[in-house]
Amino acid sequence: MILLFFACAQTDAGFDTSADDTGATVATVPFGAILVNEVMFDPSLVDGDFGEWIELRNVSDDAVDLEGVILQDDDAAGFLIEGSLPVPPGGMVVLGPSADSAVNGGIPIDYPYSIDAVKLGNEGDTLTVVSGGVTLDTFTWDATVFTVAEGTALQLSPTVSDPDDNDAVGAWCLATAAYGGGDLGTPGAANGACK
Ligand SMILES: [Ca+2]
Ligand SMILES: [Ca+2]
Ligand SMILES: [Ca+2]
Repeated sequence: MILLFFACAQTDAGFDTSADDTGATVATVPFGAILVNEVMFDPSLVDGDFGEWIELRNVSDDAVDLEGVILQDDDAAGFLIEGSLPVPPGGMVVLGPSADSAVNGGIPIDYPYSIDAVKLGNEGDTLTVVSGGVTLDTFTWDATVFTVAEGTALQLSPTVSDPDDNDAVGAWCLATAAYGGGDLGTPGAANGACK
């Protein structure tokens, strides 16, 4: 019976998202509030095991907390955001496998995760963001369709703020601003315009 109880409390991904460490219920993030805004899957100045990163943007008018949100790519277990990770309206958070700016390409990471949980494919991958069993956003890139370049993040056009609209190839472009050691992207800051 105990095993059955735990099985029921878990999502399909196998994460228990029903409560935080204190036992308090974790609020779910409403659909349409959070989307994948920028992805660095192929850093050139540092190894991807340290220098990949994912930027999520709050496109709603309300603050949200990403505690309990699950991120997955297309071939690994993914990870559950543990502990409070607030995002103000219009704000962004950056998640990556290393919070050490000395080895991650010089970026401030708001939330570190294991590279074994999410490893972003250079030739293509799918990133999925789930809260309370609801898929908030998926973003799939494929190097045969998207223009990609080593050391350059793929950024969502700042004019796009809908998790369905960011599925379109034309909604994305290569970042042009340098960060940290010189790779291109705007981790934690507004994306540049896509021309
Ligand atoms: Ca990679
Ligand atoms: Ca999407
Ligand atoms: Ca950005």
